[in-house]
Amino acid sequence: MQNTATPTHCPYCALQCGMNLTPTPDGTVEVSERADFPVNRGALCGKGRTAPAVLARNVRLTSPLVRDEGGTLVPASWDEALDRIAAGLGRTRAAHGPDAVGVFGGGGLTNEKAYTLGKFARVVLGTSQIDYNGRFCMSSAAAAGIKAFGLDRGLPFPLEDIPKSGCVILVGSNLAETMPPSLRFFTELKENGGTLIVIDPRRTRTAEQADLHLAPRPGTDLALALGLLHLVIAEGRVDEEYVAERTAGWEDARAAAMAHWPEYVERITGVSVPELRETVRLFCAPESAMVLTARGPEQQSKGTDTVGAWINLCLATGRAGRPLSGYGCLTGQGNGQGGREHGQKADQLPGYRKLDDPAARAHVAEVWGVDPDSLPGPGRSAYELLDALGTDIRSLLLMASNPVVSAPRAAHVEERIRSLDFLAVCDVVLSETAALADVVLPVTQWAEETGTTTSLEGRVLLRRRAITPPDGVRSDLEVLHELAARLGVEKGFPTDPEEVFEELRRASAGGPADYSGITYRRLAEENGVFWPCPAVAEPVEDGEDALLDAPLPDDPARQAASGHPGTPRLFLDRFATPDGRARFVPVSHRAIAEEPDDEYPVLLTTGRVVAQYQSGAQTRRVAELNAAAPGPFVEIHPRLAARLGAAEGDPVAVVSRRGRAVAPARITGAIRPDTVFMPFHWPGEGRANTLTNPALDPTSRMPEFKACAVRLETVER
Ligand SMILES: Nc1nc2c(c(=O)[nH]1)N[C@H]1C(S)=C(S)[C@@H](COP(=O)(O)OP(=O)(O)OC[C@H]3O[C@@H](n4cnc5c(=O)[nH]c(N)nc54)[C@H](O)[C@@H]3O)O[C@H]1N2
Ligand SMILES: Nc1nc2c(c(=O)[nH]1)N[C@H]1C(S)=C(S)[C@@H](COP(=O)(O)OP(=O)(O)OC[C@H]3O[C@@H](n4cnc5c(=O)[nH]c(N)nc54)[C@H](O)[C@@H]3O)O[C@H]1N2
Ligand code: SF4
Ligand SMILES: [Mo]
Repeated sequence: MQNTATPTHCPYCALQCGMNLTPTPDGTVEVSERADFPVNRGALCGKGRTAPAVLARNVRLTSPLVRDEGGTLVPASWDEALDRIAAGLGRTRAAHGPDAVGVFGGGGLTNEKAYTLGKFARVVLGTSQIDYNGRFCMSSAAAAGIKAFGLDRGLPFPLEDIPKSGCVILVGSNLAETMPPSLRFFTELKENGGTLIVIDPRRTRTAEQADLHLAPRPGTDLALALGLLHLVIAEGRVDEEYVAERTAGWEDARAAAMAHWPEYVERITGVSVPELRETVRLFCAPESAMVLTARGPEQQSKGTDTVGAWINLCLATGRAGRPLSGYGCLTGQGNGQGGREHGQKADQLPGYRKLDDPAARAHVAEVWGVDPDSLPGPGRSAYELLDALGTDIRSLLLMASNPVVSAPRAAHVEERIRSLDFLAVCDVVLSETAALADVVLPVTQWAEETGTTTSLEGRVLLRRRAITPPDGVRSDLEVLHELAARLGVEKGFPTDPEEVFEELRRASAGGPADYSGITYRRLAEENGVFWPCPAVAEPVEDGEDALLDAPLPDDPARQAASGHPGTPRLFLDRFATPDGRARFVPVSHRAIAEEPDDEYPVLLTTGRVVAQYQSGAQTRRVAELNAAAPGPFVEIHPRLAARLGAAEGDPVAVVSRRGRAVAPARITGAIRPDTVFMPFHWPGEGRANTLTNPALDPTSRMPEFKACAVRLETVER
């Protein structure tokens, strides 16, 4: 059976590598190279290459499961399972009101699913209590980007700009492991004579590629960025003309930076003054330069201010909104970008509109055919929502996240989940969280359904169905359609992704993330379109002038033919603020929420390894990946290990105020002696999130995954 290959994209990370899928006799697919997608040009990491393994029937769910009277999950019919969910959610709503029903989504959901989930929460359930795992991901960068630029799109330029820039500072990104095919953009940068600076407390595979590696103490990136800005000012490297023409708020930001003397910053960060000076020299010498952040500086209780400080550095040196220069955030999940634009976030409506903006409410309510006053207001953020389970929130519908493994202070979150009156989970596998549910619905996977995702570049992409799903599974859209009907809403929840996308276009029209000029046909023909891409009635000649607020033409062919070209590069003429100027944010350093002390003298930071993805729900089911990364570990510097009396492979207990985790020691000089590192991909004894601190950033509500105080103990085995 040699069917033609279907061009599509990887189910996992935000790079959204292109791949071709060919059906195989066993009902799964074979992955082959798809060279026409410019981001990865055929290259894939091990996770993408092995993704078909999760399509196999022996690892995935193929029947709904319901909890029987004895408390065991047993197979059930779709009707029974859906009836039980409608009854469970409906009971809570009747007894405790709509806000007692919670919804938790994920950045892995396609735009169509994320949009429908947000609409389902607000229109069908009438609850304000919806948020998603993206809160744990890039929310600090998003908040800082909106403050400074008036708009949040992960990268404001395509990845292909990176090799042509003069210098790139990568702050807390280990992309050699988290987005391996993207490493080529950085090696090309170096081949072209550009400089790569990596800032990470560990000498990672990414740091090994750098011309300069700074290894600050975790949680001190804010001080580091302020120290660099101090030197920029002191050395007369401020681009005064740019600051005057394109920014606002410089004086306050300048004054704040001046208080951060290099020697003071050295004491806080552990990065020496000569290293700071060298960084400034390398960053300022070339004509263009970029700062890219990932989870290192963002997953902190001051992540928003920290990213703000890096943006300030870009603005002061004229390195934003200019060719080959700018600040960008490396978004993480497959649809981490689109997932934050279309309404599954607590405070948000489709098109990146604000839920508390009356005009936005009116626009979206009209598209949805409901009264604007019927839309609830903003709800709790992800951790706060999870923390309220079993008390204010009594029932939960969870789609595409596994918080038992991935949420901070996970033992507490697990206990909160167990205390719910009712939990329904839609997943492709029986994740650790699904295993606690009253009803589990098995859903279709990436190769079995069509939908769009928006990559870290802000490029909207079409994922195509390549095979028929097995009997017994349904798509998330079908689930929401069926539940809506059972809860009394017959219309407005289509199951055809393209029909949903057509509605999303209208809902997003005129919003910051405007998709109204994008059609499935364009996505197929153009290999993706960068938003904003408004619908236009006339062919566009030079950019924004021809944009109209006119309703979309009815004929999709005309829409496609008259399309806006999309926006690969943002801010070149103006920023997305009312006056077009970027805003400096005055920020000052502050400590992490939990500094080490006598009882908990060591810092713990957490992150990823190349062969596992997130909570591991999918990748821990793939033999090849498990062979490469079989379990958790604790990275410890040789000096710290010697003090502890631990040898390579010895089980080590890591104890924080939240709990205790045990994993084998991995002794390496690649980490700071005051810090240990654990990957968070595993449940059970070695679960890193048993330890992490849910201290939240006041703006983004991001938990402090990247720094908390722990002590180490040896374990007798
Ligand atoms: N293999 C794999 N790839 C993935 C994922 C996965 O789970 N596995 N997940 C995807 C998702 S959703 C995301 S969000 C991305 C994340 O991608 P990354 O942000 O690259 O991943 P992390 O490993 O969480 O963190 C990056 C680095 O931050 C460093 N770090 C820790 N604390 C600090 C600090 O205080 N300051 C600084 N500057 N650095 C610090 C860590 O040592 C680590 O090397 O990866 C995506 N790709
Ligand atoms: N300590 C620590 N904790 C962290 C982080 C860290 O750096 N350190 N990083 C945080 C970050 S950045 C993130 S993004 C989170 C991620 O953590 P999670 O939210 O747990 O992410 P996943 O493990 O990807 O969970 C996705 C689940 O949805 C299922 N799934 C996949 N596709 C679909 C679909 O289309 N529909 C449905 N219904 N289900 C689907 C998968 O099988 C899986 O069970 O973890 C956070 N937790
Ligand atoms: S880098 Fe990301 S998108 Fe590319 S193959 Fe790996 S997991 Fe998939
Ligand atoms: Mo993420």
